[in-house]
Amino acid sequence: MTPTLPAPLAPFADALPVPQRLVATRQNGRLSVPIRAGAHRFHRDLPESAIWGYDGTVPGPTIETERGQPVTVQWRNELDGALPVAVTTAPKATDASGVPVQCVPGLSGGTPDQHAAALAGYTVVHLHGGFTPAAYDGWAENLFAPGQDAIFHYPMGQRAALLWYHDHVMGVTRFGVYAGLAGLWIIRDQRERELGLPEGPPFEVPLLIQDRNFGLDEDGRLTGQLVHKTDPEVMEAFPPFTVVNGKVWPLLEVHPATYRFRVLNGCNARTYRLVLLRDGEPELSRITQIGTDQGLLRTPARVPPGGLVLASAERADLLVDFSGLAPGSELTLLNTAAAPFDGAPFPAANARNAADPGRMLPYPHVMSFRVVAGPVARRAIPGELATDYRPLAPGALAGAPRRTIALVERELDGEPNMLTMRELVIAGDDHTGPVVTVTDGERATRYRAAAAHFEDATTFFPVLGRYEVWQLINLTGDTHPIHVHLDPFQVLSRRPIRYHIPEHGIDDIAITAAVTFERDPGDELDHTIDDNERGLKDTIRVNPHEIAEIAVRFTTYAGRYMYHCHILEHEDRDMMRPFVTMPAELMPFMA
Ligand SMILES: [Cu+2]
Repeated sequence: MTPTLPAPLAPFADALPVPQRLVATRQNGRLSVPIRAGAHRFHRDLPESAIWGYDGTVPGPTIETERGQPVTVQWRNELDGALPVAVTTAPKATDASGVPVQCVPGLSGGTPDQHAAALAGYTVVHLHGGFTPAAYDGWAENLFAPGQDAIFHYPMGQRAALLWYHDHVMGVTRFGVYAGLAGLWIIRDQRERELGLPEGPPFEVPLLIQDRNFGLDEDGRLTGQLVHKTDPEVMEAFPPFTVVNGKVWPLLEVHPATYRFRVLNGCNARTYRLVLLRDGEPELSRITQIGTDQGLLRTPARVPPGGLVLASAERADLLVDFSGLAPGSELTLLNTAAAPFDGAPFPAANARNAADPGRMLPYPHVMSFRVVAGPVARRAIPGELATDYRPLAPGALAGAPRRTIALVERELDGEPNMLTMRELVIAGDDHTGPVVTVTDGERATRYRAAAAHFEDATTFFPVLGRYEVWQLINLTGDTHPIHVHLDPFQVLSRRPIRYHIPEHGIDDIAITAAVTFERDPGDELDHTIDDNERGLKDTIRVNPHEIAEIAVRFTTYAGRYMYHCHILEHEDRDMMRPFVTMPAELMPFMA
């Protein structure tokens, strides 16, 4: 364990900001959102930072909409000037005292990346979790330049949920989002109102969690400059300072009441495992999870005993009970997840000792809550929440097409590793090239890789209205949050695997691997599906030594979409692939 680092900023000094609300029904469903350079103060004791933001703010406004009431957004690209982020790869992974350079501010000897400095504001907006026609989904190559607009129509024919909108530019999403291009989008519906859930301030509070790093001046003082720093051993950015709604380690004053927190992990790469502490002890029983990525669960779920895990882009709808707490009580929300995250557990009871720069978690603080005097308002939590979906019976999936995707990391000399999703197809008897063999008991299946990079030919053509089973095989050492655009999915299974990849087994597209459905001796993960994952999801964590299966059915919109890892450094290089949803009647005409 690396010794703890003194925090260069005071925790819990700033009040939690709540982003401006843009309620679509008050504007006849027509919104106009400028995308602008701006200035933002991330902490009381930091100078202002140059940012890019929707409406010039970090985060962008929270757009609130109603199910079934379409919204048109005129996204106006008014960015000017260069990307307001210093991008660098430090020459060494650790500093002179052995601390990972990603845990400290400044460039750590790195030089600013000139290509990133030349980025001048091409953008495209994706509504994550949106049930959106392809033309408005924010295809990563359909960019609009400064001075240009994009007018996107969002039908909102989907259940209530917390979505988010963010930049999705091919190859550089990690920089646009890091510069500030992200905001929340809430859909409301009748079912949530029947349940009497808090709606709007003060008892419904969005929490957009991100991590950021800043520059240093010649005297070693923090500047406000945003710094995206990687190192020769870690290609993802894991900045040390957690930012909630745009403030480093903020404080929220709460009444002794039940609050509804709409939580999004909006980080580039960091996974959080959130633990609520009072007087150093976990109080997870105060938290009830009622919703996940795509809205309400069927029944309320307890937070897993180790804490609430949220990888990049995952959401949680939480009711937190502060009633019964005396004014002056303080609770802190801490993160216990190491980075890069590989699913390894960490006991909640040890959360106060979670700081460990060696695990790239120098400061576990997320935010704190202070109870102030006010009316006591404890809400009963309904036992039945969603009624509009049920777990899929195995029979519903008999005969469903199966798609197999291997998550693969390829090491390259002198440049960052390349991560890809290798789309596997059954190898014919005449195939003599490299294969991935998957052995499940007596049955062995031979696959060949048909595609790996975004620009390789499309191989997935799901037919509208039909369930499909997608198998995600993780052949890397890290957990990947895999996001599928368009329709939601259900998690069917997680199963442990062993695998072997021979030396030089990973080529540009082809891969040689032997995968067996059995537990690896060194594997300590339980590979379970948590109760809070038994809802409608759009992002699933696939852990090391694991095959995860999801069932997805594309229903309404035909066209070209994407699925990808939501670790933005992975998505940009090159963990993203297209798929094309097709009406059944066109399939006979496909070559
Ligand atoms: Cu990934």
